[in-house]
Amino acid sequence: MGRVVTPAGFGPLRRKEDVRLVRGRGRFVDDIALPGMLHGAILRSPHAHARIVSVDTSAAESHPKVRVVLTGADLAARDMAWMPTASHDVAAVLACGKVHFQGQEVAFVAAEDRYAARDALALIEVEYEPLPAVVDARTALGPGAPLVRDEQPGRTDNHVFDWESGDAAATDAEFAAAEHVSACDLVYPRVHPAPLETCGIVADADPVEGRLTVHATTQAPHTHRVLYSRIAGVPEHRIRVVAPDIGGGFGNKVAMYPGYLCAVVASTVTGRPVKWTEDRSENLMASSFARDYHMRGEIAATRDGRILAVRVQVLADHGAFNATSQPSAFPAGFFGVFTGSYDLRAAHCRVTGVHTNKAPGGVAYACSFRITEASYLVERLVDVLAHDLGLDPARLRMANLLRPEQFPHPTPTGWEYDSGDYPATLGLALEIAGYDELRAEQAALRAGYERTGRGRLLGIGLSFFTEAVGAGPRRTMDIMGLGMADGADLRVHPSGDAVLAVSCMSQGQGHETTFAQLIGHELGIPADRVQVVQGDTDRTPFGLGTYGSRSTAVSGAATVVAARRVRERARLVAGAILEIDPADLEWVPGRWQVRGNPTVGVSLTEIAAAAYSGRELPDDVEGQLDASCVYNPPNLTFPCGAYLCVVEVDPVTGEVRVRRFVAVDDCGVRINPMIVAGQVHRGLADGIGMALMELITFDPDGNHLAASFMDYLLPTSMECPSWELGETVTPSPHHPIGAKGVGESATVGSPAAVVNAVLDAIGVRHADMPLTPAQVWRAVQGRPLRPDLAIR
Ligand code: MCN
Ligand code: CUN
Repeated sequence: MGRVVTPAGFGPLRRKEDVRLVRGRGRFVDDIALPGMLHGAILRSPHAHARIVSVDTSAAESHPKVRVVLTGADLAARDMAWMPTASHDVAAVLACGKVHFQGQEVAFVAAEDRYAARDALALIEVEYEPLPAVVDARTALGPGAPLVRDEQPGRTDNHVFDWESGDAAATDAEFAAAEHVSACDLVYPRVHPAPLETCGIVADADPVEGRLTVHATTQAPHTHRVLYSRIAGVPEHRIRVVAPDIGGGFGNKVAMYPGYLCAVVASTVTGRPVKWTEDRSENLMASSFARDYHMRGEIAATRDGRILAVRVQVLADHGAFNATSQPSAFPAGFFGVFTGSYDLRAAHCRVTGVHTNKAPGGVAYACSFRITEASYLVERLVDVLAHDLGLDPARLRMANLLRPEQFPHPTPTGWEYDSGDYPATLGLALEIAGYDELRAEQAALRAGYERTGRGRLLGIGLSFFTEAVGAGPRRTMDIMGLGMADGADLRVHPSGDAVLAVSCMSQGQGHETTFAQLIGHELGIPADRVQVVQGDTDRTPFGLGTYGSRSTAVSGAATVVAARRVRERARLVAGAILEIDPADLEWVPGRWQVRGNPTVGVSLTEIAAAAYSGRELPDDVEGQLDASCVYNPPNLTFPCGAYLCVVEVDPVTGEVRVRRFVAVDDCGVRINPMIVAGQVHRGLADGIGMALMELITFDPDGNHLAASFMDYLLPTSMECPSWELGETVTPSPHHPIGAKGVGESATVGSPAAVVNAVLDAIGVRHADMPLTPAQVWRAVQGRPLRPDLAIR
């Protein structure tokens, strides 16, 4: 660690893409209008669970502007009624025989305009026979629970998977011998990523060329192309997937949705392009949810607070289809990092997945594959332990954090943390916050409250997280059999300008800037002379895309390796130009020069011109200046952070105000500190949202109670304080520039800090999120509600 130095080419460069985005010149899927384009709309189920007795589309079909109506039976006739999911399950494209959740897709209409398509939905007659629904994961495996997936032969219950991690016997032994055990039941409620732009597609099946072109809101264009290919039985070279500008993804745009496939089929049937754009309610009701984890955590420790072991049981509500998008071998995602940032002797978790009559829960919403749940669990448990033992939560953490000399650190659940200086990171957060003064102020406010029965209470909440980002390696991590490695193609033109093509896809993370800065760092080409191409399967190399904060860790590494290959190629050309042995040349940014004689050298621009010229080149140099790399990461990268939230709580009304938020992040070497800060700001707001207001909930019949932004509350700048950021830097030892991912760090780390702060203020051991005023008020009264019982 030590002083933070910004390497050449890196730094707070303004985002190149903002030149168009902030002027309203972005090009999003809904901006695309093709000649003859039809508009799609989806008829959705009003019931959470019902048998479909009949579907009559005749009136809709005779609407003058309707060009096609698709039902489950139509898709079944094409063998396209079901689509594969990443987790070896299938999900219905359009319901066949029955509906499994409210909002499920039942029919698709394509018409001359959007209004006609919507009108025609009302003309479709569907007769349903309602069935009892199972909504609560805790009853899903019980006797008499309605069977969600009875279309699967031989199925007798709602069980999805059992998965465990760690050493059960060693963990039980630690618990049996421990001086103290604290336990806590927690729910991480269902939440939604709610990007500004909803999901959409323009599908264009060209019957003459035999090609399908799809413009879609996807974080993973190549993965989607493979999926279209497999589902439709068309080879990849006949499919082009383009992701234009995307207005936020946050995981919501990883999955394949029925609307996409219906638009493709409708375009194939009509021979015309078909656009389908979700509205907000559709997005909130039927697209990928996150969390919905019911957890029982136990923590074993000595009486003076040395943490020994953690034991966890999870009930994971996956909704009607197991449509998660994490690597195939990880049914509970990367939940195995629930050991957090602590030096434990043993740990064990058991996760059971169940089906319910709710929309398929992905792992989406800045989750890094369930690390959000894992981090929240352990950081809540540590505070519960502090509460039970009467210890200060900051000192308890400091005493148990992994120490720098313990890295690389093999965790009890089989991960290898690459690097980190956890005590320094926590120490910096406490220092920025002025921890001891805050505790003194808290005591004074509490004394005042106890004297008068009025006034606000102060709460100080901490969380220390370790993230795991940058999936693969490909040997252990795949999605639908596709290994998690990504490509980068780099070409330096005769002018010395460069084009970089990558498989990752920015949804607002600023890749056009940071990936150009990587080239600047490696080759000395200024970022404004590097064009970054992304989001087009015809123009970019294969790779699994942007999620799990893997772009910098994987595609960024591929970019750096490709740039270094170009640099080595340039060295040979420079040797030829200078008529000197390439081994005698040394690189300074932008130039190869003679070692010991810096006045003799050639710039990369001159080298590029020579590489394309008529000049004779050495035998082993073919000419031109380009290189590619497919990067298979040797391990994940493990960023970390120490967060401290200060809240003021009115115990009479339950109102919470976030007064301060200190966030110290270590994401290794930072390419663009300003973009990193933006990523952290966003994730901190996520944490305030999840901790205090966001909740997707259902009534006992499975009716969705949060299908608009009136009910699904998102934080605005009004709820957010002015963030106070700090940084530590421990480079990743295996990443070519020592960078680690950061895109989801703050979402992972912040919810626990906010919850810990609110509970610290009111002196309550545990209450579940979201800590709405009603929930806080009830917690003060000693009877908090579970979030799965609608609390508003
Ligand atoms: N970065 C950097 N230095 C580092 C690490 C990252 O400068 N040491 C920069 C990167 O180069 C990139 C940005 O920070 O420009 C985020 O990088 P990274 O951590 O690699 O994450 P990804 O680019 O893979 O983005 C994915 C991540 C995920 S999974 C979600 S969910 C999320 C998030 O990013 N969705 C977002 N941040 C988002 N930000 C916006 N604006 N919109 C979303 O949809
Ligand atoms: Cu899981 S949300 Mo992000 O990985 O796209």
